[in-house]
Amino acid sequence: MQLVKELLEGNRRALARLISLVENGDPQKYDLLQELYPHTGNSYVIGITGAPGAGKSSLVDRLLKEMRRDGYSVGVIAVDPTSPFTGGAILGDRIRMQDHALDPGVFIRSMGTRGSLGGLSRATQEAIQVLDAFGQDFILVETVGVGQSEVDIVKTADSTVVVLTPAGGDSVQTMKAGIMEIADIFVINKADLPGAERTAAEVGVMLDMKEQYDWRPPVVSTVTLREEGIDKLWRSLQEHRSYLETSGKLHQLRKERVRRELTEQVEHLVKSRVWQQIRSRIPLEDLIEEIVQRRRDPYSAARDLLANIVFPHNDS
Ligand SMILES: Nc1nc2c(ncn2[C@@H]2O[C@H](COP(=O)(O)OP(=O)(O)O)[C@@H](O)[C@H]2O)c(=O)[nH]1
Ligand SMILES: [Mg+2]
Repeated sequence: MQLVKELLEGNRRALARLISLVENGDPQKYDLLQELYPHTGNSYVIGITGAPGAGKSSLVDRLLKEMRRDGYSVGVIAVDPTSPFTGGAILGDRIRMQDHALDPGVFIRSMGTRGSLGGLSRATQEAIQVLDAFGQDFILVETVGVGQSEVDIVKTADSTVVVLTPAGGDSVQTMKAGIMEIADIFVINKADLPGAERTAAEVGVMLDMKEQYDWRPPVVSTVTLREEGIDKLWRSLQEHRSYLETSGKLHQLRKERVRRELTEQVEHLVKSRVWQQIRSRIPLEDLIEEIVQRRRDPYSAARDLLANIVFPHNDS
């Protein structure tokens, strides 16, 4: 496919177009992803999550600079389903990120309100694949810590950074257990504000509750406005990466990811094929009416529908 060819040649417009195609659920998207797949597997994916306003975008912006200084190319995906703006870009993000707009080693993309949360995490995963094939060394995924969605998205990250702040509602006690468990690195951002040390200590106490670690998440304090602590965060990320690589955990993580993907693909195909057949053969409206009238029940009706399905061997 022409777009894929252009992407592999380093064409940024092709990159943007391909991400849009997967994001919008284009019918061709699995063919595209199939073509891209042999070129993927080289990016290192970093998830950055935390409450709205914690400073995730600011951190991404600073971290980007560190990575660029070391000569790495970086892709950024900012996922914010809570953003009211179309396309999900928070105005502030756009402005802040403009510094990097002319840098050919950086590609930034916002994913927004489109689709369900499940759909969003799928689209994010697929956008990561596209950036990976494009050849970005690192991919930073910023997600808002609001629910299951970011936990799902984080499953695609090799390293996960959880961003906390000293002030306000996201004190360590009230953080959702799920979020705490996914952290490979904790950042206490806004360390210029009162209470930062206490927050860091609270995280330490929480970490002490577990006795043994293969990797104990470091707690890094940052002040993005003064670029403090960013070098330490970048170092911690590199350390976590070497830990994953030398322990064989990275391979394990990626195997789990492939297992999930394969499962999802099979389920997706089964579902679409089954419904295709059912719809083409059986007048569902009549059946539904019968069930409403209590002349049938949905349980045996579903079994009967499936009893007549034939799985073709060779189409798609
Ligand atoms: N005092 C202080 N404010 C910060 C710091 N980092 C970010 N902020 C501010 O916090 C607000 C939210 O930052 P943003 O990066 O958009 O947070 P996000 O919603 O997590 O992406 C902005 O007004 C930032 O200027 C910091 O280290 N200290
Ligand atoms: Mg943000």
